[in-house]
Amino acid sequence: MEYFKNLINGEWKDSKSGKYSENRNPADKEDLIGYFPSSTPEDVEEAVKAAKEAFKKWRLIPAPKRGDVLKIVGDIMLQKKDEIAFEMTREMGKVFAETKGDTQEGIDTAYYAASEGRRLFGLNAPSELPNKMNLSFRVPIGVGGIITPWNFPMAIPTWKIFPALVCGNTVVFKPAELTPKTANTFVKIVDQAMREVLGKDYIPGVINLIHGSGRVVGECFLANKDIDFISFTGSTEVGRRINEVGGRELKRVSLELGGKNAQIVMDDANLELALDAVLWGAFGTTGQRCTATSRLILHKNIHDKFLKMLTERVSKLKLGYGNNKGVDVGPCVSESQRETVNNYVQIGLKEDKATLIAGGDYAKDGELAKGWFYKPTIFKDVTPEMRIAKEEIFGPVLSVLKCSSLEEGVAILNNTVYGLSSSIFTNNVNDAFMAVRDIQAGITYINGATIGAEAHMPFGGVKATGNGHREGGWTVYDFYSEWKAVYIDYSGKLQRAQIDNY
Ligand code: UN1
Repeated sequence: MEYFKNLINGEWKDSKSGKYSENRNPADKEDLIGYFPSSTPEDVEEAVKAAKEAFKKWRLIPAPKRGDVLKIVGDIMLQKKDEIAFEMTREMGKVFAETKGDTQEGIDTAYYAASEGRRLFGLNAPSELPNKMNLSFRVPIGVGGIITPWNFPMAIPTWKIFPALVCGNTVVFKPAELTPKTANTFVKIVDQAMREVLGKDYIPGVINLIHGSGRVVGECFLANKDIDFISFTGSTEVGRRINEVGGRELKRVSLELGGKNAQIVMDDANLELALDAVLWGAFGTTGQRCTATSRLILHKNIHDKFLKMLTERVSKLKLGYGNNKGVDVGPCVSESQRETVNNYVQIGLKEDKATLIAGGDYAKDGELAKGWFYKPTIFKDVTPEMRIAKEEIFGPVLSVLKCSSLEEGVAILNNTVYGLSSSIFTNNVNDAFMAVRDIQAGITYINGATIGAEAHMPFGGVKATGNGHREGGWTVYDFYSEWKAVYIDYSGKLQRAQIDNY
């Protein structure tokens, strides 16, 4: 059985703790994948030191050349796409088509970031004085602490690390404890591309990998004065802590947190499309996406008909190990995640008194007994004040609510502390545009599921979903760089702005 290591300063090293944690297949608990280091504060300190040292050189590598590294990263990922996806399914459970999609999102992000090495546009403005020029351009910030979740083990690290690197920063990367193997593969690829592109000028420590817990490694990022920025995707609770401490220490912080995304279906909608969308949005990735559809808001005129269609299709979803052919839904990522799901189902039944129309139990038949499977679950008669309508469950549970107009549907959709993704199915163009205007969310789909954001578009949410930053596309480059303003005076005199001109 393989014992994996951290990458610090270009070297694969054991943790000083000498301790490891197991990584197992959530579809088959007998399948042990490997042991990953439980790192210590000393490991983090060493990695941050290396990143700080590497920053001195990496920031001087021309941005197009930094982009060349990411181009090679994308090429290697493309070449290894199936292998990466297979192993990702094995460690986190979502089906092979989805782990291929996750990898593809990483490849797209690599090529986008590579091309950004030749843009990273600055802005110029005229000077208020004669014979003087004003420029502004982006400069790197320094060392970043990157903390990522287990549900997109490849895509989310790439969203953060590629723009950070192409801007000239260096990073210490702490992946989720449940998906360390994909992180290991990812960092190996980045390091390989660095060595290929930079050759004898290879700089150790541009990317460092530290496995371990949030309590140890994440807290060390917060405490370390040499970590200049932190990018985090995960729970709102942890996000608040990072924002509080980061705020006090004046660290730059980007947060992508929870969601309670809804899909509205109006009575003029194409119901077949809306059905495919909700099945994909609610039960794809076993409901474990930040963008997952966890509320379905049905117009009263189609409510009963749509639910009949939905329950019929849900009963046909095939559960199983995501690397097997024909499987639609994989397991929950872990035993404790499955317990969280089951606790919410009990809340739905007892506390909220909603009506269960599908699932509502562990799936334990035959081979399924080996893993953390849960039946795709649907509650109807859900009202906005119920906990299953308000709280993020992160599992295969869908709460169905009823509305009698567009205004009411949008009001229900907005009745949440979160604001990540949203969707409306309608063939009425006026309703569609009104929904775009009035829905409070970072992402709105018209006639599309709440999941499936594209890598080159701004990704993120409003309200308790984040702190105003976005990932993906051009917007993310504002987080990973500082603006520098430069004034060049070629008048041969000392000109004094605000004094000499008006
Ligand atoms: C997430 O769930 O944290 O938009 C990310 C989507 C994917 C990314 C999801 N492209 O569903």
